[in-house]
Amino acid sequence: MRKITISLSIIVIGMLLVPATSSLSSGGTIHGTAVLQTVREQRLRELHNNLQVGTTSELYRSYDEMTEDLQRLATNYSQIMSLTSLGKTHEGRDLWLVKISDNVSQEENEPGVLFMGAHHGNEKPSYEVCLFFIEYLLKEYTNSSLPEVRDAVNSTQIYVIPMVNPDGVEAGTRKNRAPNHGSFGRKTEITSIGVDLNRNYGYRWFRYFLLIPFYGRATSFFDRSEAYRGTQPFSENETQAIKQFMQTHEITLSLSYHTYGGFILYPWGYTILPPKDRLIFISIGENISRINDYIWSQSVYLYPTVGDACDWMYATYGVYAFTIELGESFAPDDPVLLQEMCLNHTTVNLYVCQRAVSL
Ligand code: 0X9
Ligand code: ZN
Repeated sequence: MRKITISLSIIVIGMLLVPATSSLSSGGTIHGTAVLQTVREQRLRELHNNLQVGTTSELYRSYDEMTEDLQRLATNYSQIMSLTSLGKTHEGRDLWLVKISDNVSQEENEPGVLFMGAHHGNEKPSYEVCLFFIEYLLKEYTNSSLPEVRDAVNSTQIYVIPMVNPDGVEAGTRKNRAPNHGSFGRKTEITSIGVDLNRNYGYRWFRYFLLIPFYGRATSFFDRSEAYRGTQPFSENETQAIKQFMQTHEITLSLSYHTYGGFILYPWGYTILPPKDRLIFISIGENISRINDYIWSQSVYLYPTVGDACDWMYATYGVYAFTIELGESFAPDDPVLLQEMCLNHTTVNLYVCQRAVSL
């Protein structure tokens, strides 16, 4: 399959639709200036040498390896980390939710920040970035306490759902592994496997607005398609679990990690109309871009989608919800590239925690 034919002209049009935001963008100064940045990167590198990305000779952890790692960390750092299951996948895997905060067992009056990985099972760096961040926070908070880490843990409630689609990860597929019974679920026999979870959320699930509907990736009612939306909004265990999570937790800002392309995307995906909070989205996007050098844009300009996680979270709960498209391939086999992604996005994650406090 595909990707990424983002046309320059589309980006340029997108930028033109958005007024300059110099006053706002300086509002979120990245709280590690040059010196801090260097110290942090050095620390990250040292830490990384001990941690290793991936725990076996293979670069990416399996679901079972991830589960073991998370359980060990939850035991060793129980003061600031909790591990719970949000439910089970079709194949019976737990959907793990990690919370990291001081007073972790209490709901505090602190902004919630959510990080998600692997809506798509073939996009493995997206969960490694989340797992690296978890381990980094725990070790740094306990051993040295950089100001950014201390502030993030003490002043926000950090939630991480590293693997939204573990069945897909294990099978190496974009979609989950639930069987389909025809596109509308009316056939008795199994016709294909899997729903694109990032088309299954309940906002504008099948309604485009002001966009060119010929894009094959926007969504699909055809069950064999890689962008199959499912039989109805939230038809899948995984999206149900996230819906329940969102109903019971207050989230201010979220990053949904995917691969690939080097993009920072904000709602809307379903229309070219800009979101009401576009200046805030752009200001955050610009600051993230200073760290990872990715291009920020309203997500529709990459290509339109309906039923994605970020449109739904923003529409329903007002979450500043970003998609980050990591890197230049779905799953690089170069450990150095993966390491850089993990390091840079640890800095990105710390920045968004800091920003969530002032939103
Ligand atoms: O298509 C998706 O779900 C995301 N891209 S991926 O290559 N990882 O599959 C993009 C979702 C962001 N929304 C829009 N581009 N509209
Ligand atoms: Zn994806």
